[in-house]
Amino acid sequence: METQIKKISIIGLGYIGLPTAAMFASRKIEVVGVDVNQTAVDTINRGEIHIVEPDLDMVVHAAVNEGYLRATTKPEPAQAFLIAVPTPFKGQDHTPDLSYIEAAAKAVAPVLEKDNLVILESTSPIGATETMAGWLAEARPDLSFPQDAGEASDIQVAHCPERVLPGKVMQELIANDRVIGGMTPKCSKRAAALYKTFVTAECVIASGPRVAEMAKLTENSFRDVNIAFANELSLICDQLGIDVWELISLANRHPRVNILQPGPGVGGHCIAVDPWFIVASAPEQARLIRTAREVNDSKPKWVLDQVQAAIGAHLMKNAGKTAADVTIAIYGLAFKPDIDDMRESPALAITRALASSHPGRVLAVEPNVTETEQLLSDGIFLTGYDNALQQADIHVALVDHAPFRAATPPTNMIVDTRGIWRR
Ligand code: SAJ
Repeated sequence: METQIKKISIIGLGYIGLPTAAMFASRKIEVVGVDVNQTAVDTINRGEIHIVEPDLDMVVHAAVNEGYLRATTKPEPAQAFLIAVPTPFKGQDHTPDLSYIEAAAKAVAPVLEKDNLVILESTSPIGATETMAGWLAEARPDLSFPQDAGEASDIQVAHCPERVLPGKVMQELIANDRVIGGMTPKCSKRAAALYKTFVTAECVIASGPRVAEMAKLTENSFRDVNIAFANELSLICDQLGIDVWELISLANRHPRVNILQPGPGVGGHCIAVDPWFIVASAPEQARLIRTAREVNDSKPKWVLDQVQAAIGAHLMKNAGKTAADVTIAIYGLAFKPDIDDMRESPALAITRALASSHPGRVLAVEPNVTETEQLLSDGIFLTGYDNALQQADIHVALVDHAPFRAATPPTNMIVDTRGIWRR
């Protein structure tokens, strides 16, 4: 009979760790969140949050107030440890950077006790769970681990990748199926039972952690390849004078066709990163996955070229003016619609590139962002939609935020990467 888990420690209180911590705490399980960021820890302990995610604030507030959730910078003993730290890539060759997982494993190892369950939630390259188990075993030779002791191990280890969509995390945590890749059947069984605390969908047990790692990477690569297809179509359609959004909506009328939407590039910290982990594991075979990354990564440059062409066309029509007289308005800086997250945002990268190269004014409309200092120092002036509409000579739509779709479209020169003004 396995001990019921009554205390969980979540390592990494970011976009995945904090909502997960709050979810367990809302089910009246004691949760200790651990993060190296003292400001984040202090904020959470006040019942507040340091990230933007709908509905997260009230769940954290209630969990802290009722005493089920607290944060600290140093791991302490618990029955289960969930590691939800970043897994970026390094340098030009995009090799996975496991240093955050290594640091988390080494921080947790000293407080591990017999019968503990350690779950890696971070999206990880193939083999990372076994590598993490190796780091734990190295630090704790007094305990046995699944790689050596199998089902009889003192510590259970599993990979249970997060697969929630930023902006819908609180719903998707509960409603999405969960892939459980334990290092042994016992590891999987314990991990599945733990997630069943709040997951109403299925906890699907994989044959091991490697296939679970690959499943998560495959989900994001599937989306990246589909977006690359849409982005490539947008270049082809531009060449042929065809409206790409009309084209996609027509093709999607076929019962077995479902093309995603083109845009200014792929942003965020998942889809633009994870496919590279597959490429790193099988560089010779992952040709399509690599090409999709390259297509999506090249889209911002194409958008910049379109803006340059629009400036040229504007100057042709307005004799005597120079580029310094041309005001450009950007609509949207976030990495996708209706969120405030600008991390790895192609829209922000394009805007910064314009602000540093264009001699005229660069205005930006971003209804979800209030932090203006950094933008200002980059030469980007935040303004309202109507003001941008009036002031600018060239209008560049980069993010299809809901308010933009509802607003009056500009009448002068347009570069619309999202098809929001096409009606
Ligand atoms: N994008 C397009 N066209 C589209 C859809 C998206 O250009 O038709 C762009 C977005 O604008 C954005 C980027 O792709 O720049 C990524 O946005 P997203 O909404 O596709 O995905 P993320 O990064 O917010 O979340 C993804 C999700 N994965 C899948 O849908 C397969 C989420 O479920 C994962 O949990 C998350 O990655 C993650 O953490 O890995």
